[in-house]
Amino acid sequence: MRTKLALVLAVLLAPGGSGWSWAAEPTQAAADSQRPNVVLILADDYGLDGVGCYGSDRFKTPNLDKLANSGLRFEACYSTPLCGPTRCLLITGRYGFRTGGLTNPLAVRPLPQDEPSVAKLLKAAGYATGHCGKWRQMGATPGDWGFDEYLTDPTPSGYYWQKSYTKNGQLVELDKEVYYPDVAHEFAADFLRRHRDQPFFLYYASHLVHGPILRTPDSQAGGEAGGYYADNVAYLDKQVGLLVEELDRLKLREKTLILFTADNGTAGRSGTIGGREIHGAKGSMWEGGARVPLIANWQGVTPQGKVVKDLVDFSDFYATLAEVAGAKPPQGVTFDGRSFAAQLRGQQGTPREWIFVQLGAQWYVREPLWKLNQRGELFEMKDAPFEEKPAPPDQDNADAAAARKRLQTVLDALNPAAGKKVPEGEARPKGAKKGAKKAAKKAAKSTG
Ligand SMILES: [Ca+2]
Repeated sequence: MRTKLALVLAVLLAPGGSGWSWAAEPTQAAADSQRPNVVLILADDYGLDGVGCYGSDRFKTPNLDKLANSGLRFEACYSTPLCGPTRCLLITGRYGFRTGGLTNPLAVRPLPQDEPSVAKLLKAAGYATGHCGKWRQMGATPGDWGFDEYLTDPTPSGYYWQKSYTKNGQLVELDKEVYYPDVAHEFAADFLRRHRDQPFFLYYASHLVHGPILRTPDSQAGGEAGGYYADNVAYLDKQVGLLVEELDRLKLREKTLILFTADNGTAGRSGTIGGREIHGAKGSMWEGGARVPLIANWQGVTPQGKVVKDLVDFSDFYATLAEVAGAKPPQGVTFDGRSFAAQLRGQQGTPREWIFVQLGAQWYVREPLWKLNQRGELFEMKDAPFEEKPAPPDQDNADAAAARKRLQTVLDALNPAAGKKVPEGEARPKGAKKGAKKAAKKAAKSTG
């Protein structure tokens, strides 16, 4: 009886649901020659509707498309709806109710001495670790979280034409404005060149395409301000292309896992897919808040042009990078992720049965066809990301009733309400209020 209970609990509490434990997985990449470098590119405020290979009607992204066409494109990856909580989840591999990284203001509070860090994990496994771009929605410095070298800036908002930045903790001041994404890119390229002969982990956190939406170095003189958004998307795509070119030049493509994703969905309305708008946007608990692109490319390892429908959430990066690097996460810490390393190799793996998304006191758990939130509202997700329909009453639909039961069991096991909370009197998560449109409007103005 006790054994059976233990088994049931293990199933319920395992990341994504089916009793999987990453520690039991063979670490295929443990041998040094098989351990890839990792380049993790994180775009800002960039949902599926901005990416050509996800069907964007408006935007062309030839470099991202090429990466997807020669690698994997995940269709169902979930971050959180805002910058801070996403970055915290990405680095720690633990849901916000465990770390306290629940909203933008709160994401600075989890301390590096209290939480695990994927950078520290890889560093301990012999990787050189570097960060460039946006950091400020995590507390402390990238160095405190395990990055050997880093280039960052003093704001959680967009940081573009500027005269200063922080390099390895030192303020660098310039006489004239530079385009900070270019400075960050050059720092990244230099990091790759200097560490070409050892395993490295580069976390390339682009400010693009977060507001303010300004001209890029490629914008046409006299162009209209309204056109700059497309220019920002184009610049992000171009920088991804340049980074891949640099890896090509260094002959590192077969030794390097490139991951491209984004911290939350598009801010406000910008694009469509097949003429349809994604439901919700940055800051909302609808699909457009947290459903983001994820492209993986590891030449000679990832299948070419495969589309993966498996659910992924941002806690999975820690588990995945641990597995490909053959690194051992600290014991006695609850991690929420499930490795998708097998999928990167073209294998079936053990896909998640659900993903979990939280922003402040709101959360949902989602399966391919159903989604249940903290208020007990069940949605039918057949037409997601365009529509999320309130499910029929349980008594009218056996599938809905069964889904509610399954998802409620997951929420009961996770029990986010018993975890860390937004303290009384703290600002509500920006843009996380009622309707998706209202939320999107607010969020487009907010930082993160
Ligand atoms: Ca963001």
